[in-house]
Amino acid sequence: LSAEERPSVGDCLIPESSSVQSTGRSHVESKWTDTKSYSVKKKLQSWFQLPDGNWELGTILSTAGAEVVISLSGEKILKVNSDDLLPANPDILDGVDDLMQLSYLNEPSVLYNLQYRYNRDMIYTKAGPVLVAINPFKKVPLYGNNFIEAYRVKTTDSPHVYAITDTAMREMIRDEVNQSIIISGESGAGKTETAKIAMQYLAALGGGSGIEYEILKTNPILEAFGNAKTLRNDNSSRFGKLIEIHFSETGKIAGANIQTFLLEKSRVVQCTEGERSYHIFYQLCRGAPKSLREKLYLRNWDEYKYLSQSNCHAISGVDDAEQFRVVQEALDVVHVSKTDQESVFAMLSAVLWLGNISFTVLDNENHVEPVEDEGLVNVATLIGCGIAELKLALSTRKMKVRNDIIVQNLTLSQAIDTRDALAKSIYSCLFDWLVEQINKSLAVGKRRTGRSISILDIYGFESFERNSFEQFCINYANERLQQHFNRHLFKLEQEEYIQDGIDWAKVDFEDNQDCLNLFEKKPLGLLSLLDEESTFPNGTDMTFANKLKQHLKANSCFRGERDNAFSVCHYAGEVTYDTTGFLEKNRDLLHLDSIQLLSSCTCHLPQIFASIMLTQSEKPVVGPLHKSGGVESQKFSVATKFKGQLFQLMHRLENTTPHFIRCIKPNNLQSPGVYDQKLVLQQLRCCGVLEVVRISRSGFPTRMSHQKFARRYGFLLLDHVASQDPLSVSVAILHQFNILPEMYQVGYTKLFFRTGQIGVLEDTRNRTLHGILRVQSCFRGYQA
Ligand code: AD9
Ligand code: MG
Repeated sequence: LSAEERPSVGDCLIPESSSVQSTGRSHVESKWTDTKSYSVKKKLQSWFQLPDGNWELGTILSTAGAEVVISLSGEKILKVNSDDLLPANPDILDGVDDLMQLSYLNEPSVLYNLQYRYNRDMIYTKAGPVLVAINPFKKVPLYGNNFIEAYRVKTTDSPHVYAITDTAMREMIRDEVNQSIIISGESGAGKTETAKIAMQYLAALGGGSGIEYEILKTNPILEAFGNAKTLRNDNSSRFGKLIEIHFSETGKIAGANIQTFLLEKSRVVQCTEGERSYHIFYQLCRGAPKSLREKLYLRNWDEYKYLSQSNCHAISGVDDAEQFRVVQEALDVVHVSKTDQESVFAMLSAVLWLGNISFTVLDNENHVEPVEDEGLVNVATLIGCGIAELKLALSTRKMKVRNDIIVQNLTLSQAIDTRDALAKSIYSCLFDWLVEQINKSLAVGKRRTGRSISILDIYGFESFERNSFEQFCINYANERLQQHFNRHLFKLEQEEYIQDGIDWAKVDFEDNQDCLNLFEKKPLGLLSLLDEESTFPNGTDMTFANKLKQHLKANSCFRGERDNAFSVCHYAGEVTYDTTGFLEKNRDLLHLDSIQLLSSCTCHLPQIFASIMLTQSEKPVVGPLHKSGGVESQKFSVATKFKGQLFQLMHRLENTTPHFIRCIKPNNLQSPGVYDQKLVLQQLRCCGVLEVVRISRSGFPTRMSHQKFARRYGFLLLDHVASQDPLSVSVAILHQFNILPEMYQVGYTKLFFRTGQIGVLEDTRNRTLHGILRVQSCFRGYQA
């Protein structure tokens, strides 16, 4: 806390009683006493942190040196150290719609302001250029045609997704520059809903050709196939998404393109107690008409191992059967033919039946063979292959030894892994195939269009008790996005300073380049070392962890941990990763036997999948992953592929004007009306809202025109000022109040202040006004 941010308490009165027990710096030992023994002469509000970490607003009663006596709610009085207090904003700033308007930008003030608004269903607040959206977990009356119209014609300017989207639209047309709306936040914070709200606005403004209807219909499809119920969110997206909406020169939607990132495949074969697999499975089981059920050998969800293992099959308030019809209708709209739709459902059924395939042990080396039951037969029929070939693909592996191919029998666990790998690849290929079909349908014709607006709905920063490969990739992506964010804000600030003739050298910003280097440096970065270890036949998660500790120990963003763990200092905090499973997940191998099986199928979808897999595996990006061992699919590592996608994404975003939306989850219960301060604070830190505040703080966040400043504070001047022009009056005020030269800068049109400076002036202004009012009322009393 810098000196200027501490409350100016020097002029408060000393208490009449000294019965308060001192607490020193420790909150825990705080003793509360009765308020009545104090005479409150002057009120100054301050934030005090309670032992539970929450902040409470208190009134300063007195100070003596560093010791402050403060009164909190419930008639509690406490003696604390002034270092434990943070200044609060004057009441007039309660619930301001831009956090930048706060005189004090400290954490409790930001938290309080957001809560104040949230309690009044004002879920949107600006933090300078960023829109903060707090999930209401209920219907709020903020959407629909009337609101869209109000934002379009600008009869309202309160913060809203519509307002951000409208700005993007206008800037696209005015500047002829592509725009992007970047939405982040943790699971359940409202990213996907926010993206849909933005899409609605674009569809309303840029609609007309009918293509907007198709674009909106991609949502139920992608949610059915890519979303699932998790412990955090009943409709959690398990993939990242960028949708690029193209506009004609006249501002009408001409087409769109969707790119997806890193679908969580493991969910298809395994999910935690209380979670579900992808929605589409339950929708299919519950919603398919009788004829389709018979054709695809469909059963109830509870007869499938993949669906019944997590003891969760329904979502309150959701009708899966009805959703199935919605998805089918949406598939019609994006021109997926009925035949193709049936193939898609057949593949889903095949995946479900794969999970039911079991194995019998053949010998005492634990070698196995699939049981030839209904499951095996159904899979073979659905994907269009022979039962014998399927059995072979699930229980043997071809190995190349010198120049001979030998056939090795699989053990039970190897066979189960092979079966699950096949199910996962069929599903993820199905997902990719669907996205491709959607893109064909939304494609912008041959004629190049004007400009585009991209909406990015990507997983936010994650930090759990146990963090694995998924968090590693997600947090790496967020680190990249954060850099994009910082640089953009830096640029914006810079532009405003330069425009007003401010000395730019006095503003510095921090960058997260060091952390990105830790990930990306070659050959000694996290990603390179992971890939290297993944290619070693004898590499294990443990050898990988040791290698990291050996090579990266000097890096300031890295810390080796016990066993096979390591920590990374991310911009949003330190995260400890457990390397267990890293190599396996990074390799993500599908055996060539499985690919060959798919390519020999008579049904057309598996064939398409196999060709996708083969072409993917042949692309010479960084060289093949597997050089030795068995005859395996030579794909590129998951991390390398993800990094490539991310670079491509950043490249695309860099050529756009970004607009940032940070979604916040106010509680972990998915309930309306509950605002958990600590949870919100942790997210504000993670999603960089406090970072914006911090960046701004390192500059001169408070700006006021010369005129406004002179008007507002001019009456406080004690001495006569020769010239009455606003600039001279302003400078005289600054001198009178001893505002230090490093705390402000005078621009051509505005005065720029460091954080907190205006607060001091405001306090004096309020006190003076109060004094004037009191004198007036005394005078009136006297007259009466
Ligand atoms: V995840 O990272 O994909 O798990 P998201 O996408 O951030 O997550 P989502 O948009 O799915 O969260 O929102 C979660 C739930 O919050 C929704 O299903 C709604 O029930 C609720 N929500 C979110 N935003 C709004 C809103 N603006 N109005 C009403 C909302 N409800
Ligand atoms: Mg989502």
